[in-house]
Amino acid sequence: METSRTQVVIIGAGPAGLLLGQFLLQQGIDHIIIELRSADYVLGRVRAGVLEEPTVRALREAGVGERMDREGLKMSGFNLMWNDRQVHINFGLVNKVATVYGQTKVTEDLMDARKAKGGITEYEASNVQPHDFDTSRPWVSYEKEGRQFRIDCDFIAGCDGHHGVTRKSVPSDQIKTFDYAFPFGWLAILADVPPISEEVAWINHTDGFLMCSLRSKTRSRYYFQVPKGEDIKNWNADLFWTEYRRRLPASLTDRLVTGPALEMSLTPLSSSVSTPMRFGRMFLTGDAAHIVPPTGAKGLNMAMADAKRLFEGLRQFYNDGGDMGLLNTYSDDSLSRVWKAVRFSWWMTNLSHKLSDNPFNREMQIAELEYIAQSVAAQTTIAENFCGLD
Ligand code: RFL
Repeated sequence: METSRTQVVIIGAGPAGLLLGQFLLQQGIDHIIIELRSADYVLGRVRAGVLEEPTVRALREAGVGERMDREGLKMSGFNLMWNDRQVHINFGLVNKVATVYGQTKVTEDLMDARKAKGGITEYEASNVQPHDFDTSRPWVSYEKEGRQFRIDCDFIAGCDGHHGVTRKSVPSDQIKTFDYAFPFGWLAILADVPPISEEVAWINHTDGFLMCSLRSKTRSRYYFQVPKGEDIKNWNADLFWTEYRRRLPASLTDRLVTGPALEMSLTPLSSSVSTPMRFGRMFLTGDAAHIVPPTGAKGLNMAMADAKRLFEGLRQFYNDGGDMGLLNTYSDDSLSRVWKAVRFSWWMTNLSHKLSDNPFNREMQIAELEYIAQSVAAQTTIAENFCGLD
């Protein structure tokens, strides 16, 4: 086994791992990122697209905000629609804006900056395993190209997503996971067609939710609700557009431009929170600790907030003579923020999706939507939560 030493081992090169790595690079804190997949595979994943202000600030602070500031679209609100009604949620109510900028671009910007600064990322590493994180001498093992490696370190950052290895390495009596699976998912299409509107719309339809979203002025991202267990093999772009048009409010159908699919995917909707988020010298960050249904556009933003918070703890440790203060409160501080975002995502999902065949549920949703339409207080609450609780 080939051995080496660094200060921090980051497992996973998704947005959380890359942002943490970028901050550590800026501070000169020695670290390595170990990633299961290839860089191309990581870049090929089409996911989130809405950035909250704290995420935008974090990317700027990390020195990777230049293209985002140039190409990102400002989102000053969104529409909630049902039947032939709609309410505009204006982020001006909380003096904020969101930014539409795809996760793929965020990842690409972070990868480019890392390369330029000479940060080390080991892609296509297999059998990655954290060890002895309940001691002051943790280490990580992995294999690559038939060789075995061991890296000793001070800390391990588990940024390896929901299916990663770090959370699974914690003894079951030391971790509690709260899971909730919705009985439906989203079928998504990405297409180079102009968006129906630059304002994203969340639409409650009797037959299920649909969303008009975008990645740029020429690239649209549309979704609709499908039952849990739906098989993507049953769908193609033509079938997608037919069903999408059928559910669209009449006021929007004329504006729908269809085209070939760049990508189609099926996402199950579920929430999961694991507590705590720290185990000795190993920290869970981003999807490794929690996932949410994409309805509230929170997942990426939560991951970035965790990474920033973990970095602040590590910076304090290395700059202030081993002060563990912020690392000791990382889990409680993060979970307090995380649960609020989980609640908002759950609430937005319940408001906008077909929950069952019982028409009572939809009447409750309509009553709530009508209340939101008449109440500036309710609209302010939604705007405040959507834009991110600082
Ligand atoms: P990621 O992005 O999952 O990255 C984790 C990285 O760890 C690697 N990995 C391992 N590396 C080494 N060893 C192992 N054993 C490993 N196991 C895994 C993986 O290959 C990967 O590179 O987690 P991170 O960094 O915490 O970032 C989280 C965000 O990616 C995630 O929250 C969002 O993409 C969630 N999400 C959405 N969030 C939003 O805010 N808005 C959206 O519209 C939105 N749409 C989505 C989404 C997630 C989706 N997935 C995951 C199903 C749409 C989809 C389809």
